[in-house]
Amino acid sequence: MADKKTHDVKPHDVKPHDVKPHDVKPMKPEEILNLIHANRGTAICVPTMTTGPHWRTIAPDDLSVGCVGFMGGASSLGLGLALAQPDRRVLVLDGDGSLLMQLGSLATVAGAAPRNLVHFLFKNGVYHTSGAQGIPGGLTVDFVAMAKGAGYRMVCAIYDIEDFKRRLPEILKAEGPVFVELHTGLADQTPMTARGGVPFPKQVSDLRAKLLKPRARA
Ligand SMILES: Cc1ncc(C[n+]2csc(CCOP(=O)(O)OP(=O)(O)O)c2C)c(N)n1
Ligand SMILES: [Mg+2]
Repeated sequence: MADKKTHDVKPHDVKPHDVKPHDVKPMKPEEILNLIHANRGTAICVPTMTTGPHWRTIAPDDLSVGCVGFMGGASSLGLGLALAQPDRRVLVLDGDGSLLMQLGSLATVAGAAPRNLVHFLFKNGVYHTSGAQGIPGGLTVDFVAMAKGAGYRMVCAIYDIEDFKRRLPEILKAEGPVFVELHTGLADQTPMTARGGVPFPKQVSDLRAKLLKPRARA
């Protein structure tokens, strides 16, 4: 007979990991990106969707590879890089609609258990890049619970930019895979309003060339 206890667990029995504080405005994605950039050291970064345009302006021509064409693929690309470069941190800057489209990637990342991977999720509740349509479940989707269930080593949700600033150094040093759900408003630019940037194949070959050079730096 199946374990009845397991089947009786209701969603409201799940303990909240980080309780949302009242009266906190969503964080500005640009401020989050500035802080990540200032603290990343020599980490490789994989921005996607609306994290891309601002990242391009603050971190041009460095160890970054942006992806838009393959929705939901940022963490898989990050995983490959993390496994190939175990002595370097890899930071994935993901979108909530994208992650929903490839939820299985959470289990893939957790199963591979890269100690050097940090997966930041920019949770804005919409597909901002394609016109701000609501994602299934809107802001109620609990990605922290899903990442924890998949087996990420450390998970948390952050609502406030001062809290993010305080916790970022510890997050960047923690043993991965780490998952951080960031509660954000909408970015000023999207890949549709700020077109351009280096084509993906060239970004990949540039990154490869930099990583193969001894002592490549961000
Ligand atoms: C398989 C697939 N379906 C639809 C699209 C169209 N599309 C491009 S970006 C995007 C929205 C991305 O939303 P999200 O990941 O939440 O990032 P945000 O734009 O909110 O930062 C969509 C639906 C696509 N690129 N690929
Ligand atoms: Mg979104």
